[in-house]
Amino acid sequence: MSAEFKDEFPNEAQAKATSVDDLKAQLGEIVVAARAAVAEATSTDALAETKAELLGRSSHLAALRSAIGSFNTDDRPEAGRACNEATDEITTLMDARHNELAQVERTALLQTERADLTEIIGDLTVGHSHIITQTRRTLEDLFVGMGYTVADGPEIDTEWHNFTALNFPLGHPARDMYDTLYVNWGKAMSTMLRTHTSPVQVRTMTSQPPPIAVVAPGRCFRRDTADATHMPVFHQIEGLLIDRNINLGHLAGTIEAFTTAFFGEGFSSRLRPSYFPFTEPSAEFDIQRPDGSWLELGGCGMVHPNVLEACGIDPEEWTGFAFGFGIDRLAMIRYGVDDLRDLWLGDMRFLRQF
Ligand code: FA5
Repeated sequence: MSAEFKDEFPNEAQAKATSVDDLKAQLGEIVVAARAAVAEATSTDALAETKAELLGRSSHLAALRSAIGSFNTDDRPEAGRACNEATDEITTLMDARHNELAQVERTALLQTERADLTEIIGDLTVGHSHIITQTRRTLEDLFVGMGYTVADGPEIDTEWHNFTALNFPLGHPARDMYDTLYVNWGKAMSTMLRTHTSPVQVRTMTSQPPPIAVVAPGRCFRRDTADATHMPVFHQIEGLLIDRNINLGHLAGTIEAFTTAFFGEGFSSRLRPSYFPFTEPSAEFDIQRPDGSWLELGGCGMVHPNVLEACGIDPEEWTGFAFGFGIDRLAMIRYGVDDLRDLWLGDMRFLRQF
């Protein structure tokens, strides 16, 4: 073999194994040298080069493997096994070192590429609940403090719960007071978006025996045109108290206690006689705005005996009162909002004030 050729393929030149023992001895040296070379590699790139040198096509090991062809047939399997074992050992060393180096490089990369988010975080503003949610929670807290529990009911309800059980028989003219949005489900006009929270009175009375003291806040829907005091979707909070010997004085006292707690002193309010099929007598509750005008906040009254009966409660034994206030209007007065539509526009300059 010429010197030139030897330089070009140095390992090939060393790879003349004369016997299986000689081959094994050379493989042992290769593994020892590989152990040192692998430990010396300080990057995954350097390790890849070392790998090519140790296991590549022009490596000493590859040359030894091709030298097996010159061994006699009986020795070849043992020589092949020895080569495979050396290859496996070197590969295992390589893999372990690669994992170490990759971990170090990844940690270093994370350090150098770390984004400075402090600027962005400094600019984040923390959100808060919408003014209607705040109002609803305040109302719940207030009534829970007075011994009520909070009840819930579906926003889509049956005609029976929304009207019939509340003493509006079919065809009753009072149904026209509510511009109802019906849902295309079952028999025509049998299912609707509830027009008020009063069906929760029915659901409560049909599911638990008296005495009862619940409030039920929630969304209501009517075909009302949006203006400064109306929205087609709005919120009410229903109240229902059923016990023995409840009279109008309890209702008036409850409303008085509630308004003082909610608005503070100094607000003028009035109860005016009104009509609802499900209460008798009935009243409407108004509050005076700073400009002297009156705003209707809700209705109330003594629960009609027909409603108690429809819900399976004996009106001879039990009496009660109910009320239903507009949460959006309560929020308007409490926070001095002139136009209900402002609550729905999602203008952050407006909403941030509350
Ligand atoms: C009722 O809905 C009765 N269920 C209230 C009631 C309950 C009476 C229990 C007796 C016993 P009314 O339709 O008046 O009543 O509505 C009550 C309140 O809901 C109104 O005073 C008002 O504050 C609010 N409200 C009604 N319609 C709208 C609307 N389109 N937008 C905003 N608030 C409304």
